[in-house]
Amino acid sequence: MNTQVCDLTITISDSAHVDAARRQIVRLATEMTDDQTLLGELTVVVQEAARNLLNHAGGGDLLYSQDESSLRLLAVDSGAGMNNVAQCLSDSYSTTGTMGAGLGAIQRMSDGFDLFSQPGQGTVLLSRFNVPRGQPAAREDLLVGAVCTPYPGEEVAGDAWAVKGGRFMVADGLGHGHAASVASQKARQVFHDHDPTLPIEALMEQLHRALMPTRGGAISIAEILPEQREVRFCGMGNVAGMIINDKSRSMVSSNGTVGYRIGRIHVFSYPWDEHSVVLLASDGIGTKLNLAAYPGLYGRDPAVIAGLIHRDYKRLNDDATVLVVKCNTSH
Ligand SMILES: [Mn+2]
Repeated sequence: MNTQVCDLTITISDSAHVDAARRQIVRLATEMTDDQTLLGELTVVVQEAARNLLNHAGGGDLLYSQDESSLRLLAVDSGAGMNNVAQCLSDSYSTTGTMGAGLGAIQRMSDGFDLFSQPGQGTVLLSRFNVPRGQPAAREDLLVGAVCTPYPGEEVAGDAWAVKGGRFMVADGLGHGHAASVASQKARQVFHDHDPTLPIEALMEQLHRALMPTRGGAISIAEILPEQREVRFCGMGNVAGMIINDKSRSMVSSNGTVGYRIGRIHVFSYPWDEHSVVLLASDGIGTKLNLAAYPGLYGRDPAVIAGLIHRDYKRLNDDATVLVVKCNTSH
């Protein structure tokens, strides 16, 4: 997976939002591909997902992101949820009599599809299209999912996230809005361009120098080393790192503001195995995660896990970012 080039959130609470969302998302997608079949199917998927939010959940959010290798749509709601996912996926089934067929169509048209639903709690649905369509996505050893939303009312997020090989970063520019976004986007660019043979403590030092002309921010970097069965973590300021296997533990960050003032850079190492889930979250996500309340969640696609944590733990007064990494156990 590559660094995101866009993260878009559209709230669907009225039928007018369905058409607007479809137009907005398909217009963005044309920047990535001119495959008319793909764009046609994306149109259907956005429309069906948005209508499902409206008809079955009383509204919800579409979260869309894209890069040069895939287009990803999450539909997130806190509605009635599904008692029987398999039944809801069959085309003949509909609880409203109109668009229940949508779910089966979404699954059939998507290159990647997953969902997590709990009765009374709502649903998180993922639809992914590979670009280009013809070939399957590269087989990654590590799967990544992320959600990043701006401070409510702001046009741009002051947070950013990035992936390079087995390295992952979440940056939270101080405050919110444009100036925060300048800092976090600078961090994203430096991370994207960095030499991966550089130790992550040296990368943090590089980020510190690069962010000096900006207002700075909090940054956490995690590096997963599957052969050594460890994750290395370097955090400066308030971007939480967690590793979850039998139990969940917080990874240790240092105090400081990258680009302004930092102390000694520390890297901490934690045991990792193929069942571990690594999570990075900006302080727009609450820290008291109770993930035991979601049985079966860790078996889902990391984008679904990220969407669910974001839905239930985002604070309404900050940019909110959560990035989730897990092992690809499908090969
Ligand atoms: Mn923040």
